[in-house]
Amino acid sequence: MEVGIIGLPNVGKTTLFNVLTSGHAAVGNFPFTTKDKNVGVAILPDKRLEKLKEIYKPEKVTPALINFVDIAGLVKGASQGLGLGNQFLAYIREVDALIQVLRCFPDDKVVNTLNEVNPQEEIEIVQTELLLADLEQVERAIKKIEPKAKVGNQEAKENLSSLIEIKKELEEGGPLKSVVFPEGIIAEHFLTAKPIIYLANLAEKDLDSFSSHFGELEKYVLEKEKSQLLPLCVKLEEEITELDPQEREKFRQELGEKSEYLEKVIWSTYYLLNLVTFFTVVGTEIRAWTIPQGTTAVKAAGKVHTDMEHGFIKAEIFNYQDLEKYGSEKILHDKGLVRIEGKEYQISDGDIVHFRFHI
Ligand SMILES: Nc1nc2c(ncn2[C@@H]2O[C@H](COP(=O)(O)OP(=O)(O)OP(=O)(O)O)[C@@H](O)[C@H]2O)c(=O)[nH]1
Ligand SMILES: [Mg+2]
Repeated sequence: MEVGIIGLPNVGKTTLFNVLTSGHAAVGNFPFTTKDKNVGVAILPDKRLEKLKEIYKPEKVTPALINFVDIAGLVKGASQGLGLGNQFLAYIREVDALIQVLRCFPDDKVVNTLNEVNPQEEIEIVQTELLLADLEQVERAIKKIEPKAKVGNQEAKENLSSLIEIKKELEEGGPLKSVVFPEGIIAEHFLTAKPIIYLANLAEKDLDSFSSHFGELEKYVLEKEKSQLLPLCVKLEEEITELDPQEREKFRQELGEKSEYLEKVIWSTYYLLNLVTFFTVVGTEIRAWTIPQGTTAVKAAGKVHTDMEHGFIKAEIFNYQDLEKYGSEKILHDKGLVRIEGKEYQISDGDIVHFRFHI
């Protein structure tokens, strides 16, 4: 599962990527600093791990990770190959969800390809390019399938009528968020079908007055894109990462609520990907794992180790909420809150799982 960071050139995508992943990818005040993509992982900041640490006193705590991909900037005409056009679109096709960074900060030293702060226009440009790319995709698929449908192949006929529906939806302005894709058509191929959230990259001084400044934009994102707008000052976050740990903590305390904006961004992408977290306590290590919602116990075991999946016998499971409430595994056993589940059990968020397997 990967989240792609997208947007116009010079809006702060790579700076955000570096902050999220503690990376050192090149950042520049000119457009198209990023040409190839940057790939990295961010730690999912999970307060539950702190509590588990208190209870189990492990030697090692391993948090869950989220994969981020920083993609080259996009300009008007990308779907026709302008800028770094097609490469950009190919990378987007590979990711599972998107976060579009919007330039809401004015700064004369950083080239603005729009010549003004206009985040709504940025959204429209990206959506248009994604839509045009999808249209091209659907037209190609229709051409490919038409001959088969004409000679009466039933499956081809059904897929063709779905493709025509999709095309109509796109011509009406899309995006394809609410389309139910039939089995024969792979939703991932369509760019406007990908879940997306927006990040307003603000000047530091606007962090406090975010809603009064960008209320209109928030409304637009909610109503037109059925999405969410998150505030962040990427530059400030970058500065915070450069402080030593003690200073950082002090600074975060001074920032108050605003110090949690970055965590909110990470958690929002996590929800966008429809993930849940389970924990394992093995020996002296506590570890958090992320899996797609609805994953079965046997598949979750496979995430930990392929041997566990192949030799799966059963899983002993209790939930974090119960452990937090009662404070020890022993009490959970006494109260009958530790369950034995089979292969097909669907893991819930916060499950603490002990897999039993043979080798
Ligand atoms: N003032 C200000 N400058 C920022 C902010 N975020 C990023 N920048 C600056 O904007 C310039 C571009 O940042 P990048 O992170 O390289 O932007 P990008 O979107 O990855 O750019 P491309 O890869 O060229 O598309 C750099 O000079 C950053 O230091 C911000 O929040 N405020
Ligand atoms: Mg970049």
